[in-house]
Amino acid sequence: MPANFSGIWNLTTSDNFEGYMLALGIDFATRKIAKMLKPQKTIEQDGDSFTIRTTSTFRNYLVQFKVGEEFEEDNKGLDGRKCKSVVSWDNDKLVCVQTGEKRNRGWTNWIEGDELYLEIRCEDQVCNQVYKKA
Ligand code: ECB
Repeated sequence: MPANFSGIWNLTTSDNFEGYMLALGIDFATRKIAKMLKPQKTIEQDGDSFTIRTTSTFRNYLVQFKVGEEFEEDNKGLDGRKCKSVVSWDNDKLVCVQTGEKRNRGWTNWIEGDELYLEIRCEDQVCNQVYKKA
């Protein structure tokens, strides 16, 4: 049985979010606000179908996909670039490749105990975040 990511998850730690935002070309003022945020993730999983909401006091982001099916991703409210994204299972890890203008862009989500891990990548930058189940 595959992992179940469903639930509400609150950010506890974030490492090198600044480097990740710099790689995406996010401006100074936006970075200053964004790095203070403690986003919450609300994940709805039905088999291989996912809705992931990342919400904060500043901006929200929604993505919906089915594992293995490529989709057009519009990173609205983030860096604003569009990419072609596809999510796959790597054992119990959910791995997204975001093909577009930025090289080596993507993310990996996985669960350990009551924690949700997120690695987000862009070019040579990696940001690691941990969320705790609400
Ligand atoms: C939506 C809350 C964060 C808002 C930050 C606002 C401005 C910063 C602009 C760009 C930074 C790029 C990404 C922000 C980080 C989090 C958003 C989604 C991270 C992600 O890839 O989550 C995946 C996997 O769980 C689902 O979208």
